[in-house]
Amino acid sequence: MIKITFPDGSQKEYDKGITVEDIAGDISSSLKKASVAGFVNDELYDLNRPILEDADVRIVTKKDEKAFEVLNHSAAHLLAQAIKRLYPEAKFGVGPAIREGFYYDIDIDTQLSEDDLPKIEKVMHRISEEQTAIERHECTKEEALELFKDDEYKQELITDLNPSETISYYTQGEFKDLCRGGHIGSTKNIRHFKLLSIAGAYWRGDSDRNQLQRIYGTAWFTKKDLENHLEVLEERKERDHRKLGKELRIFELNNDAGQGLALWLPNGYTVRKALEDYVYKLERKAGYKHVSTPALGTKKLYEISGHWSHYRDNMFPVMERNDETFVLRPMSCPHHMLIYKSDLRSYRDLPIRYAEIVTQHRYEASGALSGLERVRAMTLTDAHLFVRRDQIKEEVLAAYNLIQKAISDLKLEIEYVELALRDKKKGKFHDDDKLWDLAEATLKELLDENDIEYTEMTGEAAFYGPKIDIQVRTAMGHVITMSTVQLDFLLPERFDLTYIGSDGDKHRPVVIHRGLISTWERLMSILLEQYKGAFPTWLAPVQIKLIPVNNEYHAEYAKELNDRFIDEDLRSELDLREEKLGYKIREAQTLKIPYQLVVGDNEVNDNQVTYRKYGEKKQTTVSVDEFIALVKKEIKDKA
Ligand code: TSB
Ligand code: ZN
Repeated sequence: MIKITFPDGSQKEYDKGITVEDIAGDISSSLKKASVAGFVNDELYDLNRPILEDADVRIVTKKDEKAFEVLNHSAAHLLAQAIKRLYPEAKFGVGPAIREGFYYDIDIDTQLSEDDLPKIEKVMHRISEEQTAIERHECTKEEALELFKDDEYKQELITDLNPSETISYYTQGEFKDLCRGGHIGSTKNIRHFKLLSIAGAYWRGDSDRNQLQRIYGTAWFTKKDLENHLEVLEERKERDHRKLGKELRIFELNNDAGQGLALWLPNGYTVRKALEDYVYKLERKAGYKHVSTPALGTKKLYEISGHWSHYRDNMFPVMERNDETFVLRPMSCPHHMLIYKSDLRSYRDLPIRYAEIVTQHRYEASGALSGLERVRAMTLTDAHLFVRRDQIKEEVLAAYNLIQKAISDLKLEIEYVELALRDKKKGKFHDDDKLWDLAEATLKELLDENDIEYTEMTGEAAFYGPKIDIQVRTAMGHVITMSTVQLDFLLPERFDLTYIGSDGDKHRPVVIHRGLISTWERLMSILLEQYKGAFPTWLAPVQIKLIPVNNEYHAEYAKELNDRFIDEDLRSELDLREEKLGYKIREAQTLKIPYQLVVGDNEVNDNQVTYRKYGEKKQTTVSVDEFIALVKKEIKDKA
């Protein structure tokens, strides 16, 4: 007999070799039905794996998060078995459960496309109907190497295993797979699943090794859960900024222009201009001065700043002509240091805040590029603040508050704040420990004093100093850096920046780097997804669309209105194309234009406008002046 202890402390004796499933059944038949696996002394056990000694047992039911993982991991095996039936030459990389499902990396001779997925799913369903038991086996390393001798990937995994580790593999019918477990007992328990997509994935993430085909899928315990999840995925797809950016004619990516080098279309550029005007005003009110500097600089400038020794991997290669050597700037800080240096500065002049909307270039790995979210040419809402030591906290906090205001004006939310610190072991940070300690301690103190919660991230600092990174969650579900405030004692040293103190001596200023609302590229990706493409009126590329019912009778008045709106600084457009009225209305709808004005007899006769707001059914008729006032108020309020 063995003694089983339950989470509530109660105990019971069972025969040696009892399984989690039997224990669940002993407690109640409904628990048996809901059970998926069990934790036996913190090790995940399959339902049918015998327990051989006294143990703490916690039964995992379908409601547990762990159960989803077990199910999805089992679904990955089911996928592999189906692949092996369809493509007997198949070899397999890894096949884990992930956040919302599973994947398996496979190596077969055929290049699969998404059209092949239903065929594979069909075989998976057949195997599920076969109700094959999923069984665990243990073996020695030699035995494992022999069992998987036809699969070079599994061989490599086995070779790398720790000698002290028990090696286990699982079988289901004719299929076997090297695996730690746990699994779901029988293929019959995997019924509600869907294969979603295919992508390329290098073996062990190493671009010098074989590229495998990665098939993604998701599995759920009930049909309803699966359907709900597929709906969420559909909705997410609708929100993907790459899709919306195309439909709304915001930007274009074309490999002939270059990967990660986006082209802004008229609509996108208009939104960007509106944002630019907004940023300029916001910064002027906050005491920033605007400057402009070139995208090209000498290599020497970046040697002085330290970018050349610490940041070169992220830079495009140098350009040489005659005796001159240039680089395409990855950042604007060095230029702003030179502007500071262009004049004599006194303690009374500080803080000096230079802002610039800066186009810069970074050589991001091609695999890391993703729509507008991560690009190689980007325009940053940048600033560098030159401050005295006694002004650091006040200025960092003011910069942080300005960021908060901008984020809230854009109706976005901060997901969390990261404090990015150096990693002493890594060579990519400047090596003056005293300056690092001071900068890191200052930012920590400031966050603590102001009750700003943050997560520390070791090794994520800039080479010149620690950063406060403000993270937002995109509607697609990933978390990215939106804004940043960075404290830098290094560049002032490197550029020998000084000011004359009240004591008449020379002192070093400190630099604060600030990214307000990221780059236009990343911001646009976030906004498109957040707004589902329906920009608020203050940002909409076209705010008003005028559609005459009949060009012959109504165009003249519509044109008058259009001119008037443009004079009032509203972005209005007149649709005089020879198209059907219904077509024009639908198109304005697809383009998510905030105000649609159909101009007919009533409007002409009464000198009025009838508008319909995007997303609303009702039509409202008002005087022209009232309409203008209403739209202007909405723009002013950023509603
Ligand atoms: C804030 N020198 C500082 C500046 O003064 C700087 O460049 N900091 S940064 O490297 O952190 O970049 C600033 C912001 O640019 C990031 O917070 C991020 O929002 C955005 N960004 C960085 N890399 C990319 C990229 N590849 N594509 C789009 N946006 C990016
Ligand atoms: Zn900078």
